[in-house]
Amino acid sequence: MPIILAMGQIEMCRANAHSRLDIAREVLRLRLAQLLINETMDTNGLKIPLHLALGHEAIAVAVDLAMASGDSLLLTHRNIHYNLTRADNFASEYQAYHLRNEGLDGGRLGSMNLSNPAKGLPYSSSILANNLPVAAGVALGAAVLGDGSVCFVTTGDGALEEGAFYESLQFMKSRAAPCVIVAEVNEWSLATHVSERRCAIDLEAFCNSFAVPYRRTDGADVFACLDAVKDARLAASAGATPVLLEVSLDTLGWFTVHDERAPDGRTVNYHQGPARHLEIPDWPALDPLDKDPVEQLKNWVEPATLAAEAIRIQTALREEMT
Ligand SMILES: Cc1ncc(C[n+]2csc(CCOP(=O)(O)OP(=O)(O)O)c2C)c(N)n1
Repeated sequence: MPIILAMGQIEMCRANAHSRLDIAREVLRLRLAQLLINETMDTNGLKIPLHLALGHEAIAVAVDLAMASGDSLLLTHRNIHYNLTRADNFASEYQAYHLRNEGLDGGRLGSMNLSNPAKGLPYSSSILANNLPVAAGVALGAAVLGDGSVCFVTTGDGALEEGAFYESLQFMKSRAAPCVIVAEVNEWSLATHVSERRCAIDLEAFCNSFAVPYRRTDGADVFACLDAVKDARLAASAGATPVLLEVSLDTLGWFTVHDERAPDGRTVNYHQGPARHLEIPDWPALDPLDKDPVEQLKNWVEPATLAAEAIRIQTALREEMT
């Protein structure tokens, strides 16, 4: 007897069809691609500001795998990880950041607004929280058409402080609009840590007040992320509702300075531009290791296999840069 699946269910099998090693390879590829771009920024410079997402690779891989055909993903200024994983190849992204004709969209978009509609990325915004109301419109479209698609939108813990977050969530809930809001909580907004700038926000309690489903996951573990994103997509689709997924992660590559304000040293979040002093070792993990999606792969795949893959991927990426 044939098994009849809804369109979304067929596509959801895509995530299951990938082996652990395939998924680990993609996390490694995103890390190495960013380290190579960082190397370029450090040596030649780029004409545009670029926000690396070192430490954010796992959630990007998970969202990519959980998206069904027809789903869309709307991004913030820090979008390199999603753009890299959705693109056909590294070369088109790399050329785009160098504003070359061969790059994505002819190298005209820079980095903060880099989108790729053919790959389900219709919109990225340099304006903080601006992608949320746009996502509300896209999700409303899905609700009106009833096509089974879900809108994904990313945001940060700085952007959550904008009124647009509150308004968009309220609008989506009121209109039964299916949307997964992926909040990448790194605790920084530019160079200001959350403890310096505002009271704590209990996102779960906040969501409860709207009857919006809330999920949380560890952004360093790609397989935890994948389970959480698949679950959030199902909840959004089946419940015709926005779902908030809080992803705790560290933006890696930060450094410490010692000055009068902090003789014992304080952490500086470099926010954009090159991360300092990051050479590309054969094994591309960064400190702190318990927060590193690359290092965490060793919990799932044999370390020697991962080490060999990392070397192979770095060589292949370097070839794409030439
Ligand atoms: C409307 C608006 N206000 C301020 C800024 C400047 N700005 C750019 S990124 C940023 C902080 C973003 O923090 P968060 O949302 O946590 O993302 P992260 O950079 O940490 O990934 C700010 C204030 C902006 N781009 N747009």
